Amino acid sequence: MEQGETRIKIAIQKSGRLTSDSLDLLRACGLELDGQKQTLYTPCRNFPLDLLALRDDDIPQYVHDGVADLGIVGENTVLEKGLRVERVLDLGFGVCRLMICLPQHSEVRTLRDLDGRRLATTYPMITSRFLEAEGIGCEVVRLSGAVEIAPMLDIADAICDLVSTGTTARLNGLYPAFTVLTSQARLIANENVLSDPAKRQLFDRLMIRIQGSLEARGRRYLMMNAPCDAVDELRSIIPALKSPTVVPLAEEGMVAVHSVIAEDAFWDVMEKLKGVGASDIVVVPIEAIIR
Ligand code: PRT
Ligand code: ZN
Repeated sequence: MEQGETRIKIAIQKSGRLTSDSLDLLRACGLELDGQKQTLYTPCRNFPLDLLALRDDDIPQYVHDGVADLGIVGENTVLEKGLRVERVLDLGFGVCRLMICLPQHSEVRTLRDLDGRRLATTYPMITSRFLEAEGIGCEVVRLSGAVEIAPMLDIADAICDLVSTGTTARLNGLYPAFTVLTSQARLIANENVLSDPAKRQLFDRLMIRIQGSLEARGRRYLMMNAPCDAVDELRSIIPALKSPTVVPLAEEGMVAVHSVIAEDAFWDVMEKLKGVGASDIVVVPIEAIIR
């Protein structure tokens, strides 16, 4: 590390649901990070960046205060803390919903029925704002964990908690009824980072990598050989093949066709491609797509 060199600090969750996806994303951007040790502070070996590993709840504050320049954290956490940070980019993992869940035999049928009742949550800010916007006068009981047992303990008539599969709710005799927020992991930034020229330059370099890596996610590179006169049919089979790369082959009347395709679309169209004469079909992973 050179003395006086500008470096960018990024905070990620130390140990939890967002940790491995956050590290995977940064590594997919070519950053060499030794995440094994789970230390608080890890300098990156091949980019002027340092990793801070924190409790997810602390990340918005660290980014707001500028202790970290960037952070990867659930949108639910950002909104609950209510601190001013730049919301840079949705990252497509850590997807969940903050939902009002009701006991199986609850009399509550509509949101309006919650009026005058008690609702337990670890997300009092988001929940109160939502209820207020809906014009529902509910008593919000703030808990720090294990909200799903609140109805059983008669602390609340309903809860508001994160749901992904719904299993936790069901196991506790509850069902997810109303969505308050749909959330996913998000890249956030300290507001000053974007106006500091040296940091901004690092931020822009990192963003090209992150966006390139996100663009590549779920896509594959498709190559095949086909008769020249099958190219139009190939195009109609794969909509993304509007402007494929078509290269003549040594064998007369044959071309190689290359294109990017959605990973889940490939297996659906593979037989059709063969049906119009495509052969030697190869599908390979893509590291990044830089636009
Ligand atoms: O220790 P630290 O404070 O860092 O971690 P934490 O325990 O507070 O958070 P963690 O690791 O559980 O979650 C981190 C982030 O992951 C959350 O802030 C969300 O943005 C995101 N996320 C995605 C989830 C879930 N899915 C999720 N299902 N966070 C929590 N849950 C919990 C939920 O609270 C409930 O207890 O999982 C249970 C419900 O899951 P299902 O699948 O049974 O519905
Ligand atoms: Zn937490």
